[in-house]
Amino acid sequence: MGKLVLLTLLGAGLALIGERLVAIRRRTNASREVEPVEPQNCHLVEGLGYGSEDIDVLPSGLAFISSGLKYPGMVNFGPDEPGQIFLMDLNEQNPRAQVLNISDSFDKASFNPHGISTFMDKDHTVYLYVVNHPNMKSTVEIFKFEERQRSLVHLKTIQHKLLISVNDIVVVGPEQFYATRDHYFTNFFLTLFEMAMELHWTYVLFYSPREVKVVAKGFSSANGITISLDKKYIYVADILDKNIHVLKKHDNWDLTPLKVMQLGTLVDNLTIDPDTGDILAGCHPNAMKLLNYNPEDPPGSEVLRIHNVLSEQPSISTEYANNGSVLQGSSVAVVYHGKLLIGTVFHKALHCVL
Ligand SMILES: [Ca+2]
Ligand SMILES: [Ca+2]
Repeated sequence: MGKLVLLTLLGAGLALIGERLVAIRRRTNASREVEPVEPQNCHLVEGLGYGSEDIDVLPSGLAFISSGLKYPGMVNFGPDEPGQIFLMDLNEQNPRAQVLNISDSFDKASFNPHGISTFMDKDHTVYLYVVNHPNMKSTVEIFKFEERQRSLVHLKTIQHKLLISVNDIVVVGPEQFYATRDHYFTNFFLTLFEMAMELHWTYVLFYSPREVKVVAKGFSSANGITISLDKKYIYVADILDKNIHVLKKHDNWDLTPLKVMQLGTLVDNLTIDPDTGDILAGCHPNAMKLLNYNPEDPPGSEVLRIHNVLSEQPSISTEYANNGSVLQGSSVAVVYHGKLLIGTVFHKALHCVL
């Protein structure tokens, strides 16, 4: 009898594991191949070979790029290279990426930049907020941008018990921002369990020096976050659920869910086209290839544009798609007056004239 119970339990356990493995393959689009969509006039950006996970563009066309992310389970081509912030002027014909100097008081050796967001003060001073993972922890670093010197002056490190596994931020006021948490567990193997069991335990946080609170929850893995042009709505990508959530922002910074757009691809960072308000989404067409990196069969890239986001029927078009032969692991895309710049988690960056 005891043996029978044991065998039954073993069989049930194996069946569950098998079922979960199938579910992981489905969730990561493990059998998907991309159809190419490649604009004519594109070239790889020189000097950006260790990733360009997130990009944020100022109204003037200056683009900040976070580079050198080290993230558990993700390949890295420059394991000994500390993270850096690059600048590109998208007004130039062939914009170059220029590394920004960082003030000496900041610990550059452990700099591990992830999501970024710019903020311009009333006096036009530009601040760059950077999600940082020094020693795999999560902090938010505030830098002041010195345009003439092409440098960043470190002002402050923000830490908080709710700022865990932070992926991206969007700054909405001086020292006020929304941040996404991409995993509930911090242990790598438990994060795999979290993914396999399809737990929806991650959230969006509002941070200010006076108040820190969870303002939206129930995400499988909240990733990219940005704000609409009119500043009334917050857009959040849930990478494992392959969708974008539209949330209404209230005066007390609370968020209420408005709708969810399913995209069928693993959505990473989000940006806004300053001319149209469309969302540009950097996506992973096949995340299994990203997690299980093979240079012979690399992960591809995909950039989607969501038109008329707030209308009843938003439409979706593909701005760029490649099977990894040119660009691997796209995580973000920005547009600036007819230019498209695509960044990746660990690979190169691509600049296109549309
Ligand atoms: Ca961002
Ligand atoms: Ca991200």
